[in-house]
Amino acid sequence: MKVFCASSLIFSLCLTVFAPIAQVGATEIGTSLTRDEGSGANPIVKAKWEANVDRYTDAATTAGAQFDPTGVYQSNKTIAICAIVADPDGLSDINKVYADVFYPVGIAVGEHHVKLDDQDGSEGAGCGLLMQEDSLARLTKSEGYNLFCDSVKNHNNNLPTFEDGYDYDEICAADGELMKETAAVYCAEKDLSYEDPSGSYRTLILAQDKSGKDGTLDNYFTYRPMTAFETDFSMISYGNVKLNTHKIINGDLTWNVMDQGKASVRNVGNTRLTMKVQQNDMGLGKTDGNWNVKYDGRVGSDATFVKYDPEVTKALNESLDLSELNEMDFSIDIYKFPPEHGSSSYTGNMTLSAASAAHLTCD
Ligand SMILES: [Ca+2]
Ligand SMILES: [Ca+2]
Ligand SMILES: [Ca+2]
Repeated sequence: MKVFCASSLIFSLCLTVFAPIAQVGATEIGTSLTRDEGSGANPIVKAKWEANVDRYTDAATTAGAQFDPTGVYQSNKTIAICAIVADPDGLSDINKVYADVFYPVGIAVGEHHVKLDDQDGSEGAGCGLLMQEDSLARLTKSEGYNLFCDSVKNHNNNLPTFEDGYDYDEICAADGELMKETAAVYCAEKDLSYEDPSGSYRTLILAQDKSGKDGTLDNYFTYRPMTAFETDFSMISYGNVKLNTHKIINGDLTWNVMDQGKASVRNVGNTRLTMKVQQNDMGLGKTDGNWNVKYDGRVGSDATFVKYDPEVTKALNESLDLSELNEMDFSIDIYKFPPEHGSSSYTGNMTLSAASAAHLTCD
């Protein structure tokens, strides 16, 4: 048996070699390293903010950034993430500036949520996980100064989060670091999916210098809730209906060209939602004060039908998860055709709406 050892300031390694070596199958080999802390001073992230792609507006005057989803199937909301970064060793010591956006804590996105192609940095989605780390690009001196010291400061003053000890006066001073170019503005764009859950998203700026020293600053932006759905049908035809015969019109799980197939609904907002329905009596009227017609409906073939009288709004089982597509089944039961109607055809109106439902929680 021979023992070989090598060592340096950074790592040490010993190999023990048995001769002859006889090995079947895989062998687990441990590896290790120690980070070289380098020298010099840490980068400083003086301020950071999120905004629309113009880099300074957002959806509400509340401090920090608020965004609305598009409410449109597969249409993303693109945001900008910006930061002001300095390094006492000079800006040339800055290696990279990164932005990490994390899903809201405690909210599960459910099985129907599809991660964006550029968000595969985490094993799952939701539940506080990192969406993806993005690199920020440095703006020119005039772009950066005008953006922060005019657009942001004068038109959306409470947007940024500042590191302790920094404010507009320090950053925008005529003899300040942005003017002297020992600090600079860095920005990136990021897509939020239409189906990413409403909630509070932690965003971390990480500035790393050439010695591997870090400066960080974090805050939260708000993805405001929007409850939205769309259907692939604009009418339900009950067809030929017999007296006292419960007739069901089934939906399906296929997204059809409008009115070219069976009824389907999908969630295009960023909350879970419960479908609600109201239907008039289609001219069938009442007898002895009771409706001559009753309806029921459900969302998904596993749900229990919910009965509803004409002109009453009822919530249907079951709720739709983020981006979930499901079928809508409707039925009708007629107790009397009013003789005074004078025709065998009846027409009416149905109104569909939705209420937001609580997000799924994490294990
Ligand atoms: Ca440094
Ligand atoms: Ca705001
Ligand atoms: Ca369909």
